[in-house]
Amino acid sequence: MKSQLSILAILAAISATLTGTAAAAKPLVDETSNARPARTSPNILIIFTDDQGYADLACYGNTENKTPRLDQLAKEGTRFTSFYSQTVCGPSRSALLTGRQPIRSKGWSMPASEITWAELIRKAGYQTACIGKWDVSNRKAIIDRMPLAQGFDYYFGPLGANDAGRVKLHENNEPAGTDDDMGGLTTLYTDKSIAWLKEKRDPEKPFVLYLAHTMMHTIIDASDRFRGKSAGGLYGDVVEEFDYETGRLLDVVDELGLRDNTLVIYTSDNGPWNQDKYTKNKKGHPPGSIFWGEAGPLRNGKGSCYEAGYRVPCIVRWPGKVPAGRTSDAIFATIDFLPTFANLCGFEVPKDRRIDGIDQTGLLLGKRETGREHFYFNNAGIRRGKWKYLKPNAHFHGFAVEDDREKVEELYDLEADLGEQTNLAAKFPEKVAELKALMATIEGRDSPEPDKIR
Ligand SMILES: [Ca+2]
Repeated sequence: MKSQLSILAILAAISATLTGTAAAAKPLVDETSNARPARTSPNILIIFTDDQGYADLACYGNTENKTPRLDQLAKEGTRFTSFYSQTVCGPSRSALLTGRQPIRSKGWSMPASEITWAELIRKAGYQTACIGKWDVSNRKAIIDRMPLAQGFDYYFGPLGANDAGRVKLHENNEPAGTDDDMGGLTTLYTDKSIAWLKEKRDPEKPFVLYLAHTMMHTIIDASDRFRGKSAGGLYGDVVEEFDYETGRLLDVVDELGLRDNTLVIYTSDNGPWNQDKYTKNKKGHPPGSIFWGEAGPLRNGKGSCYEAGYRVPCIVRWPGKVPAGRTSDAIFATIDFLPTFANLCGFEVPKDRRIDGIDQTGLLLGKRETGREHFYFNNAGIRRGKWKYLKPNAHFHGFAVEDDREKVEELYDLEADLGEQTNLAAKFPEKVAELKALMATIEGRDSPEPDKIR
């Protein structure tokens, strides 16, 4: 009897302790928000390069550039081989931030009325930071279209590109000087990211850090430590410096004990500027530099609606959650980030507008191996499974225009012909008709009703 009473007393004490602990736990969610608690949600670190080619990294087939840190990241996570951004900078960023095709989210002209995942995730209890190239406010300091108005607690970087070998920096909403040392930018953004993680981050909250590098967008340069050192010319030096700096940032993630609960996503905003017209006409490069990336087996490069414009490297790591050492050819895209973060981090996808992205949590966590059923190429065409259709007047940007391209319908079997060399449109007219009808469902409607074909 005595021992039974003791056990009951112990149980009562444990119960009281547990209740007390639960009551004392600090909720991470804004009490006024309807979002689910973010207590077990992962931190998110997006490392976004500019104009980096599909085959620039050793783990994507490059035989010259040494990229040990990103190769290691691929071993620790999943390497995606059918991952799509968009074909140029601004549209790529509006799509990534909103989950909406550039025909809706408007690219460089992204209006203040667009809803970014940063706005939603902050309401779900996250701390948010954007460091680097913004490029969705028409490269101007328009306050209600800058990062702080679009969901970020902290911003440092240039609002536009570095075409003239110079960037104008902002910190939050204030000008923070100009910088013409292109070889120092990768280190500068990495230092700012590390400082944010160590000094500005609130350890009581999960975080999302969106780090959008200016390199490898020309005018490219590397620091003295890396310039002239790689086998791939100046472009290779920049790739290798980016790899080194990414490793330095990932080491800090480890040092701060954040590795296990941080979803790391590395990818690029579009393909490489590798066209002849570009290399002959673009001014301002350092003398003798080799400044283009590798598209590997893919056709054309940045600005094109052929695969090398849109298809980019993508590595995702979340230890113990995202399968390590896996290669996935499932179709996955930056437009999927918003719905996927919604599931992982506990917020609702906007219901008042059409969201083109889909929730890819199952694919990321290895619970399924299938991804998107289709991917739309902005004002150009569509891929469904192995089939890709391009319309006669498919949109190309600037240097990517292929002057000898006949303005006819194109159909490719990407399984048999990844380099898009054999046009099968005349052979499979029913497939052309099917893909055109699917494309019309995407281009023809902005309203939020579910897409039955998806
Ligand atoms: Ca770009």
